[in-house]
Amino acid sequence: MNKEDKIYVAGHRGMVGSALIRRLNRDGFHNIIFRRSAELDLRNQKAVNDFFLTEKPDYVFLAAAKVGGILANNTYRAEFIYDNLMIQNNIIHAAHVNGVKKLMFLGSSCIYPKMAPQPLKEDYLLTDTLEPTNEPYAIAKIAGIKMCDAYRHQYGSNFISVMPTNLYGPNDNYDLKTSHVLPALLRKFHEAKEQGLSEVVMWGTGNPKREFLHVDDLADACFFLMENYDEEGLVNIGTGEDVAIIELARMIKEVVGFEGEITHDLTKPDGTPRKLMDVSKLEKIGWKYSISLKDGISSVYEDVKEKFNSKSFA
Ligand code: GFB
Repeated sequence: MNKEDKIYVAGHRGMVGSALIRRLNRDGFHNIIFRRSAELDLRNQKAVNDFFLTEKPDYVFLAAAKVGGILANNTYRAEFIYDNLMIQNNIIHAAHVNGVKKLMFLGSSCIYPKMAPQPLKEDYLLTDTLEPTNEPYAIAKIAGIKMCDAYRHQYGSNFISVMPTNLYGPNDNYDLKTSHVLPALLRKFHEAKEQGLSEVVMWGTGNPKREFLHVDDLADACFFLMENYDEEGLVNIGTGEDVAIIELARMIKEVVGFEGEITHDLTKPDGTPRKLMDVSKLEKIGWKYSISLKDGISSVYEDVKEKFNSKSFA
């Protein structure tokens, strides 16, 4: 990418999109374009076509998606498949029609089979059945990977796919019904401490293991791959290290300084037992994460305290 190139970041208000913009700005890329969803409904094919025809971006980061935690995925199953398919179909096709030089499609580690061997290698894709709670989302993301590869194969488009592990960082979602585990627990421990409660209720058994990557590391990896990777197939982005959810809860409890008990709501799903990324492909290309989970949680908690000032997380 050159500094003058026009770069479209789809999903710029989300946690990933906003981190991508921070990363691009840091290296002096200022010709960045974006639209709020109120201005451009990415599910609307005509609107997306008109936008690409008018703006003619050189590069596209496709970070716009309907996302959420385990309960949101399982509840809004229709929206998770419909919105995501429409958004990615419209953008990927318009990028092809309008001669975009390169596009990066962002997926998720839930594209891998529920019981795949660990760590998850890129070639485990489509080798077995998916985790049921997020199957609609995963099917949409798998379609996006295959679409990028199909356009590369048929038209020679330089469209690449990256699969981030579970992410956290600034601009996360703190709504307890739709958020992911890390922001949810940060909020729960913080509010319990502020209100002098004796317990925090976490979902499930706490036994599942997850890998967490700070979104600033993710954005750095995406920037690196945009510059250095031009192949078909996907690339995992993660740390290559995971923790049990109960360990994560204890870490957050300590960072927040909550002194009560942790209890479990076993009516809530555990989801996939483990989703540890094999990051050897990414490391061979030349990138490794730098923000440790402990440091990441501490810095996000500083943000949270300042932003919400113990009043409203909404
Ligand atoms: O982060 P999370 O919602 O997503 O849940 P997934 C991870 C684990 O944390 C599950 C447990 O075992 C949850 O039961 N957990 C414990 C909690 N307490 C809480 C809580 O208060 N809130 C939440 N949300 N979880 C999603 C997928 O899966 O992650 C998506 O559904 C996507 O498709 C995304 O891949 C990254 O890692 O289970």
